[in-house]
Amino acid sequence: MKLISMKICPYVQQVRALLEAKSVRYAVEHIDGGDRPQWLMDASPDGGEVPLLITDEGEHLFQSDAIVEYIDDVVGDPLLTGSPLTRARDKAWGRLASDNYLVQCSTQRSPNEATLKERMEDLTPIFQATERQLKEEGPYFHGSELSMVDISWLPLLHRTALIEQYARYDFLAAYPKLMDWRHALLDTGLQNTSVPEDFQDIFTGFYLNEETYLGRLAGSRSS
Ligand SMILES: N[C@@H](CCC(=O)N[C@@H](CS)C(=O)NCC(=O)O)C(=O)O
Repeated sequence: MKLISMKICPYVQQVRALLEAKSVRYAVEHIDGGDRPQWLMDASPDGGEVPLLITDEGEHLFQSDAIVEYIDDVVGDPLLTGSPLTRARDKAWGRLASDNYLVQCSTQRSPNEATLKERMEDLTPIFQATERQLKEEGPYFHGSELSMVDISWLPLLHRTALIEQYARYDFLAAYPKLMDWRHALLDTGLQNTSVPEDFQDIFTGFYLNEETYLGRLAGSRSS
């Protein structure tokens, strides 16, 4: 399989986290978002968005949620398991994260504290709902077994950990169960294997620079 990617795209990371969790061999091709090749524009009807999966048979598949379901179906033991209702609910809990990846991105890019707080208000209801849903004993969404919900939340939780590490600002400060869940997911190492080697440099350059509130916080913490 081959995954067409952009280096700090959370949707790509969701797909790569699943591929890594299932120990699938795959290739990655990073494209320049400002100069998308015409073949990608043709293959991914949403304006050449990534990720795009090219299967071993040469078929194209777009939309990360569809891609992860496909991979889960065709490779190894499924992570989306249980009754139709359980699987549907798991997709819904996963979508709660992926539907909010870009909300998190724009929150991280906030130019000042007031804008950050305003944008955080869009994330607060999903954090509150997930905090209520998580099991006390953890460590993962369903308890001891890693599931597709964990994979979908990994990019979002990974990014909160990086922001906390550099800016000492924790999006999850009010949510102890989400913090424990993040800790358990980071213990898997999937956050590192699902991104390119220069991920942290590009991520911090884009989100934690002089133009962002979090970037200035990070600067003041390191000086
Ligand atoms: N709903 C899509 C969203 C994918 C998406 O937004 N990808 C971004 C990169 S993270 C993209 O390619 N955006 C188009 C652009 O930057 O012009 C999915 O789940 O795959």
